[in-house]
Amino acid sequence: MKLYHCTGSRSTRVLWLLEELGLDYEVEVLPFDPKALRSDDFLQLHPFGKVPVLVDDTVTLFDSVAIIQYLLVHYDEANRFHPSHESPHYGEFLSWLHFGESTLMQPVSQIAQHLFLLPEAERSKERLEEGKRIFEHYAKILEAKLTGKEYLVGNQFTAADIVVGYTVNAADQLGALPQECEALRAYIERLKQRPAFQKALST
Ligand SMILES: N[C@@H](CCC(=O)N[C@@H](CS)C(=O)NCC(=O)O)C(=O)O
Repeated sequence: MKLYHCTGSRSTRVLWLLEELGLDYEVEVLPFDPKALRSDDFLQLHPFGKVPVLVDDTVTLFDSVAIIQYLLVHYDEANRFHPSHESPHYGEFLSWLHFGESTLMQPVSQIAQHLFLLPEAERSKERLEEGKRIFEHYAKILEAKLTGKEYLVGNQFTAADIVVGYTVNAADQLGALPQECEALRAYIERLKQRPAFQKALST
């Protein structure tokens, strides 16, 4: 299978899971540049010209959480990185898995857009501060959730930690993680001890 990846982007989540699963894969690192992501060839794989994209034999998928769910269904039969469908934790797992992108990533993207991604003339200090405020609100709730707990779901590392952990780490790199969130900082440090995350961050 082949992953299309930009260093540091959301495709880091997929790379992290591929490494945790110990799968054989090829990775194509693309520049984070509209010329590469909007090329005719790449738009055949992702109609919106974004990463990640995963091609597994005849199946082509985009969107990091969709790809993660696909990999878990097809390649995590032993339930090493997700609770089984019958487990009382399964619903909670799905909620955190999706929350990490659909809700938590929104203010982090807003911060990145208004810090450096948008052309200078389109950046807004108000929108930057709004993103920071929203992220801080979510971070404090996560801080309470992770106080006295190593991982989000059932005290076992799961793919929900990959999605949420990537997002919290991205916020920290942007200087948006509140200093007082000690449990959240310890959580990221714990995740960074994992060789699979180290590999994904450095690819
Ligand atoms: N919800 C999607 C978001 C994909 C996305 O926005 N990817 C960014 C990288 S983090 C991208 O490719 N941006 C390039 C662009 O929009 O030009 C996912 O989780 O995969």
